Amino acid sequence: MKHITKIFLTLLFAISLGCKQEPALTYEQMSSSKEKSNEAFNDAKYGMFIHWGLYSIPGGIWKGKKMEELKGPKVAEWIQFGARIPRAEYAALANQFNPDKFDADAIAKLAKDAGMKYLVITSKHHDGFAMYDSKVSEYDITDASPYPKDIVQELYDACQKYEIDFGLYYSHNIDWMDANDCGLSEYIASRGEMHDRVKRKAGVNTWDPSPNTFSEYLENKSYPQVKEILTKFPNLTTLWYDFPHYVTPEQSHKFYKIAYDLQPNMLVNSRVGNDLGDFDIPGDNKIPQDHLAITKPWQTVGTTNNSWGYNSYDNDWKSVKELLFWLTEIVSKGGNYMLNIGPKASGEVPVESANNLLEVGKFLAVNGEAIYNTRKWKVTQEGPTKIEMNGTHDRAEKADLKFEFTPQDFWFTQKENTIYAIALAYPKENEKVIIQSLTLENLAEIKSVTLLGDDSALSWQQTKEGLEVTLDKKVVDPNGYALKIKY
Ligand code: JFZ
Repeated sequence: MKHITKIFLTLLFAISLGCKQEPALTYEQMSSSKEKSNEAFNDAKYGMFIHWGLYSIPGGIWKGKKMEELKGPKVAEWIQFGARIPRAEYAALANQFNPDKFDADAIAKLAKDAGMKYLVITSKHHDGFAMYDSKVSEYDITDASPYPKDIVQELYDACQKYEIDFGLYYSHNIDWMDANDCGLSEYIASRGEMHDRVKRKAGVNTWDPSPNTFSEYLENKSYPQVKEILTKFPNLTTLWYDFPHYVTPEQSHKFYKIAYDLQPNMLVNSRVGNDLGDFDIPGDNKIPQDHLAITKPWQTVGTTNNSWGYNSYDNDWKSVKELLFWLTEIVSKGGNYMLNIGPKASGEVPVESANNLLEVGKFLAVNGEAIYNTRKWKVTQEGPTKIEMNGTHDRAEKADLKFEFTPQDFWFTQKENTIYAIALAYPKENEKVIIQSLTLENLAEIKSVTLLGDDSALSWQQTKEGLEVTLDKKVVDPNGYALKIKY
């Protein structure tokens, strides 16, 4: 008997060897196959981020307390964490979630008119609530709320209509509903590291953790939901994981591979964790100072006020000039800007952010040629105005910061035999502008200099000081202009 079992097992082993599929691809093989998608990412430059979920109901205030009076990050989508809201109590918000003013078509059109090329929405944020019809969990829009429609599906379809590329955000590690301690204890056990974030138990549901283990959460919710969204929503351009506080290298690899297996051309962000990912995120509301140190394509994500999810009392909206500064500064450094809106519980987009987005869109309708499909030049910016942006709190602390620019401030981009110089202020009447980075030494043989959005000839000359241009009172857009310099 023993002998027969042995033969049987040997046979089975031989068969399994024979059937063995090609060896699994390494991370490097998967990631290096995405060159075309990288280029498309670097061409797109500007997109819309949407943070929307149950947290838009409290809008940053829980039982009379504002985010600032609660614990943890001050952004409104963190309210369950900040107020230590028990899971059942938070989940009951779903009963009131009925965004009857949600209009997917209007949002996709807003993105289009704003000059945005793609859109990424929170399919599930840290609270664990899915904004699409999930078969994996009933804690989702169609099962748990009175609202009958699949919000992600609606936006996905509307974006196809307006030719806006689509991507999804998915909180893979942190899930206050189902992820127990979010992997904290396993993380400590495997690494023995007690750095600050671990000591603070950042992002972990310590007040009312789910009864299952973190591994069970991964196997029964997180991996299956990622597979589910990637099957349900084909041809995504990006998958935006967030945040990899406690995932192990093996888990990050698995999240990356699931994405690759289902959508091999889709780019995965670096927040998949453990140094994996096809593109980098320098940090929220952060523009890298040393952009040359970043080897991957990169993206800055930004808020229109100081919160991602809708915050009912935050009226500190970035002005049109400020938004244009972020976009031009990022693009001149070779990056990509994803700007957030946080719809209200009703589904409406705060009118202030929508209006500012549309103004930026008008600027781009004239000057988009200097932004889209460009690459960074050897000089990114010149002029007296230098603004550093090092994170969401950084801006809030620089309350006196004015986004006012001088006619000497220029940002540069390039494409083929063309350099673009973008300005966010016009010179006074009869005043020449001088672009110091375009001396003969720096750029010989300029063939033509034109103003985007205007066909009439400009007078210009190149001197020791730079390229001197006379604009002749032409105003193509009130917020700024771009010069197209062919050489
Ligand atoms: C994360 C989320 O926690 C937040 O709610 C939002 O979705 C944002 C886009 O991403 O927050 C982070 C993640 C990383 C940093 C800061 C905030 N970071 O690296 O500086």
